[in-house]
Amino acid sequence: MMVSDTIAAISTPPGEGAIALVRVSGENAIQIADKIFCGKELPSRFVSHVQHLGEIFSAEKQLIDQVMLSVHRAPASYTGEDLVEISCHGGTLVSAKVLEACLRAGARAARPGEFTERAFLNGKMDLTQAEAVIDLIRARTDLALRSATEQLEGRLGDQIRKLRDESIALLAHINASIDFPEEDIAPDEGERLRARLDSIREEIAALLATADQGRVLREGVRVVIYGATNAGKSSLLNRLLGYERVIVSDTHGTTRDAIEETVNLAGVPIRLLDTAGLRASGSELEREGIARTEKSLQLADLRLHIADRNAPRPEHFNSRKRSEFNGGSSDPNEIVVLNKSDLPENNDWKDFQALRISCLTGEGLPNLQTEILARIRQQNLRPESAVAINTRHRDCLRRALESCDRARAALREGLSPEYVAVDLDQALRALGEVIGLTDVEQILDSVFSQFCIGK
Ligand SMILES: Nc1nc2c(ncn2[C@@H]2O[C@H](COP(=O)(O)OP(=O)(O)OP(=O)(O)O)[C@@H](O)[C@H]2O)c(=O)[nH]1
Ligand SMILES: [Mg+2]
Repeated sequence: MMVSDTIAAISTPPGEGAIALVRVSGENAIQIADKIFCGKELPSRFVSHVQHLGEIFSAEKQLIDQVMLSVHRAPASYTGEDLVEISCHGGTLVSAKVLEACLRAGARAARPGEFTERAFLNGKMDLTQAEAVIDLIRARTDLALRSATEQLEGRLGDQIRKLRDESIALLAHINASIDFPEEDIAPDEGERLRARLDSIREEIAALLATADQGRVLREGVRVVIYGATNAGKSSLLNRLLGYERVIVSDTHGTTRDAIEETVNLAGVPIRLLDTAGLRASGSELEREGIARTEKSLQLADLRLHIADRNAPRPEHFNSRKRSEFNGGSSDPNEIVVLNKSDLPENNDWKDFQALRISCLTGEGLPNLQTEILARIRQQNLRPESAVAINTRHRDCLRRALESCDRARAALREGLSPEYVAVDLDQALRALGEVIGLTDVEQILDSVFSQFCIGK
């Protein structure tokens, strides 16, 4: 893929701020800067990476703004090409006019993620590092940030490269036995091949096992609050959030739609979902809400089943096996919560094992938070290691693992080495895709389209 045209974009978010940054990257970036910038010196004479004060003029020679401009010469720039950064005043109109001046002087408006895409295409980073840039921007917890930083430094990429090197060495060995069949692979040699293949396979499997943690780091643990109407679901969401996000009222069926908010619980991002209360009657609108509740329950990592301890036990509690509610021990994905512990308990709940809380007084909430974290840990969802793959990596690694499995079966069945080589070659390709070695344009499009413009 040849990259030659020069791109420009506003790299700071839209809106007013102290400064806005306009970036120009490509062959003509510095020439464009020369055309629009007026200062003590021409940008083409600037020392790389040093900021200079000056003014930006429009194509009509109208003064737009006083700016700081720096030139970053290839290859020592973010994109690996000549890159110009213009810091102007942070008004929406000012930055738009500076960008327009760059476009009129010969640049093209950049697509989302195009600066990082160029960094990848120019070999400044591998694909996992480029993806880490998005993770870094989107990180909402310290742990997610640390994971993204380490991926940006190349930890995942290094692991993949190591796996590829091992596979290449193994493949070379097998190919040698194809080319020189007279030097038959001895049985103990076959045994050693299998061991090497197994070790590659295990490392791939270990990386695959971080997929759930990766999802949690990037998206959060899905926790769904559900139960009868008026049980206090919305009150619980507000309590855990720390502010009145959802309408709470003593009318049954207040919440009609699922409402999602993210909370940070001891460094673990939690996507809390408040749902429409379950009850038999109700309008069509409410039934639609209940149908949505049931759908979100299927996708939940953890369910908080909440009931009003002051009210009789609802029908749906009785229709399920009692053992399911014995402190939830038989269902690790569900915590049963009895709310309104400030009110007297209805006889239906006598000796009933559940966590008792009050959203009114806050009693029992720390216990609930501890229990939520314990269940997350139990399910191995709590991210511990900093390397955590995303869904694209998972897809590639699954294919690599399947190919390894086929190669192993071929070895075991004593098939001719060509078969083993074909499978191993496929594993190698799938591993290469993770770091972007296989230049499939489709992959690049799907990765870089997630970025914002100007990154
Ligand atoms: N005394 C007492 N009242 C509570 C407590 N938690 C919630 N409530 C009250 O119970 C009523 C229902 O609360 P909500 O949070 O709206 O209940 P919900 O489960 O979201 O109800 P729906 O959206 O209708 O399904 C409100 O009047 C709350 O003020 C509590 O711990 N103690
Ligand atoms: Mg509600």
